[in-house]
Amino acid sequence: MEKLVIIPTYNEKENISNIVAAVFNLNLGFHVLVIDDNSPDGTADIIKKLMPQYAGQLFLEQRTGKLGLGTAYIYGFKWAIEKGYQFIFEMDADFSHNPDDLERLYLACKEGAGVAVGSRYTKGGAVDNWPLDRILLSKGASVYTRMITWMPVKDPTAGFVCYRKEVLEVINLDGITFVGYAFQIEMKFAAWKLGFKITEVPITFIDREFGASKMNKGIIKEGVLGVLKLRWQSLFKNYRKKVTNVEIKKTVKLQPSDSVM
Ligand SMILES: Nc1nc2c(ncn2[C@@H]2O[C@H](COP(=O)(O)OP(=O)(O)OP(=O)(O)O)[C@@H](O)[C@H]2O)c(=O)[nH]1
Ligand SMILES: [Mg+2]
Repeated sequence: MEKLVIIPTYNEKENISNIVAAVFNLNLGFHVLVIDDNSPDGTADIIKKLMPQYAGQLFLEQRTGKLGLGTAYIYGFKWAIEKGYQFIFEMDADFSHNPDDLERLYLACKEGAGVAVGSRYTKGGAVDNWPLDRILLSKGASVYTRMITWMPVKDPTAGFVCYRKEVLEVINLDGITFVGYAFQIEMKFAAWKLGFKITEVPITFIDREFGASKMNKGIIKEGVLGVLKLRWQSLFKNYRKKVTNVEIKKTVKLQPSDSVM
């Protein structure tokens, strides 16, 4: 129980079997958990058909409806912790994240990072095929997040990530309530505030070829307001306390300076 890749899906029938095959063809011991939100296009049925072929390595959790990317990951994180996985990955189904990069994220965590971020905006990272408006939105989100939070992460909205199990155990996952870009930002913000090392691993992000994007105005609004909320909470409330899992709190040293950062 070493490495688990969590793939959230909503209407990914064109991509799901290929992405699952791409992970298993690496032959590097990655297991895959798909969290499907009752996709009307039958994504879950495709997974069910594949499961016998990858018995004990491919898992499916189905939820009742489209509940958002953030809550899908939180569900997956809890599942992974319970099963005892040591390194837990976030990856999209749409091939924007190249499965060949999984091992580099893993190695970054093995070498001491608590969180390894597949980064478009660190040296060596890139974005391929994205229309200008998406590049501007994504870059704008990164600059905005860094200006407001001062978090030293060049690609704070990145969704291609490896977490050490300890990081996900220490974070109070029930306290993470955002669902879109803001979810990705808050996970990194919480890990950073709790003192974990975040390493950015350069990746090339490729725009999806098949299927439809789930990006919408609500996600952007949540991101803009969410970042302000995070900063507010970390300035005037004890943010570390808020995001620390109460069961583990006794072993995490909360410093008196918390409330001013
Ligand atoms: N389970 C679940 N998965 C979701 C939900 N929304 C999006 N996803 C999945 O999350 C991943 C990322 O979604 P995308 O639509 O690619 O969103 P994005 O990468 O931010 O936007 P694009 O770059 O335009 O593709 C994909 O695997 C989606 O199928 C959701 O509400 N529930
Ligand atoms: Mg995508």
